[in-house]
Amino acid sequence: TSPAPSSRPSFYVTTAIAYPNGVPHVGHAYEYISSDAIARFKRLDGFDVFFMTGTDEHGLKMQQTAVKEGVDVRDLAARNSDRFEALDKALDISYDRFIRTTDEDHTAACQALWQKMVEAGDIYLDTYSGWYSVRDEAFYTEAETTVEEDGTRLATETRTPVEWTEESTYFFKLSAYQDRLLALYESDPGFLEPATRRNEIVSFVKGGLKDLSISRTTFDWGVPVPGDPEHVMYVWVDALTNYLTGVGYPDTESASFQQRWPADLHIIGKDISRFHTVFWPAFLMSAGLELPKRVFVHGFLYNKGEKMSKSVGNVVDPLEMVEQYGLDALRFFLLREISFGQDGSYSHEAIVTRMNADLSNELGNLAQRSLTMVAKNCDAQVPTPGELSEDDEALLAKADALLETVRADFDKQALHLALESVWAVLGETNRYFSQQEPWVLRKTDPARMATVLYTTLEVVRIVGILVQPVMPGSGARILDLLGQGPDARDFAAIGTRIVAGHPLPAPAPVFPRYVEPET
Ligand code: ME8
Repeated sequence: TSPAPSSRPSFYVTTAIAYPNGVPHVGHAYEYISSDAIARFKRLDGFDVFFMTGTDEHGLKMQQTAVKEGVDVRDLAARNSDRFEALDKALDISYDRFIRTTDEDHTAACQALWQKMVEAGDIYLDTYSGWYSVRDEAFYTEAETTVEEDGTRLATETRTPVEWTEESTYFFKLSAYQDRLLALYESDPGFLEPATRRNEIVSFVKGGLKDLSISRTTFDWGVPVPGDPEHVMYVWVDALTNYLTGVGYPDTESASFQQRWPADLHIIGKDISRFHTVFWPAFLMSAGLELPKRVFVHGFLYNKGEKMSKSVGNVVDPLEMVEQYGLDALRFFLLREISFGQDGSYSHEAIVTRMNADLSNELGNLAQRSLTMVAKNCDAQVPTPGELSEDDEALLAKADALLETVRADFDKQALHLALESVWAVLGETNRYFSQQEPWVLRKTDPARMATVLYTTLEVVRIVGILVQPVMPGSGARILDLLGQGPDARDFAAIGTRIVAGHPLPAPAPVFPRYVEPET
């Protein structure tokens, strides 16, 4: 189905599609939450957003896991894909399509892309012999592997076992794209950020590119190669193509494709940047398609600094974290605590500190104290301000300026900086509230009290609007408490003022403190 053409600017953002060979972990949740905050931000900022996520169901890793578990690979894929989709729902991920690479339209897209690469003269049949890591679904040269003391050979970078592979395979002429790729990184640095990741990729490509084996004959769990069904496509050709399938490829004349391709932003983790910023643009160049505008690479999440692993026993189910801390606290913590683009760590102590200091004290208390005073002293209506003092004006100016700062940060995917700026204004507002002492003014100068409360509510309103992408539920609750209707919640509403005399519902706390459960 094609979307109705929209006058609003389009924004197409994707996450990586996960392997459903197991259940999702916090690293996946982190990627979905950050991408969701970006998608929600753009919607509130007036964009026609298409946000896609999903599962990457083919390949040897899936096949081998199914054999090990004694289940049909289709059942394994379906069962775990459902777990990913359920996680998205539990995290309030506002995706527009959850794509599965076993979806019917995806086969056609893969085969059309393949055909285009054939027509470009970039695919040829030959024999591959080399090292393959099933866990990475990646080929390595001998130089990229090391032999352990016990004789097992590992991919040096990822420390996953590799196996010798020899088979008839189709190759993609990746070597022919070296110069064009280097020119891309050079002329458009925004294509790949952060810069540290770009530097790694530039030196990898400068080191020389070998042609890439892009089909397999030793198993059949994949998309058949057009005209040679003995071969299935290498899972990464299939996987990357999902970004095209989602917007209607191969129907490049469709309204959807016309409006949404090229993608504006691919959000991915640091272990798959080579696939997205070397292979993917080369495939697209070969097929004569436009390149995604930007790939942003986030870091890895560690449990107290340690890699999550089943053997260490520190793999945390993200659903349990939602249960324990609440969804918005988890979303806020991950986006505020970790510099987006760098590795980060989580721990119970760090989460509780953010919940109590940032959410409960800085935002929750401010809203609760000001709204309670208004309920008691201002007839439960937005108070009518008198003339604004210099302090009032200065504070409101800072709140008004937030949108521009936060937008610039979001456009660079500096989500942590956006939140830092909002909390800096909350810090100022708390200081303002203490200095103005509205509870004293209540007796000495009620008109001035009304002005102080009005100013405070106005900052809380602006903050409530701006935190919605990160904390959709809590942002909405704050705006409910301020009597703001559905049409007063997007970023355009920041340019207005809260209306004096507007009736307010009874105040209620939005961010209760985290209290350790009794043991
Ligand atoms: O790589 N912290 O799937 P995947 C943060 N199917 N992010 C993490 C992480 C961690 N500890 N562990 C994994 C695949 N990720 C392919 C993608 S896209 C066309 C195909 C991220 O399930 C990882 O970097 O192994 C990737 O972006 C996503 O989770 C899915 O990983």
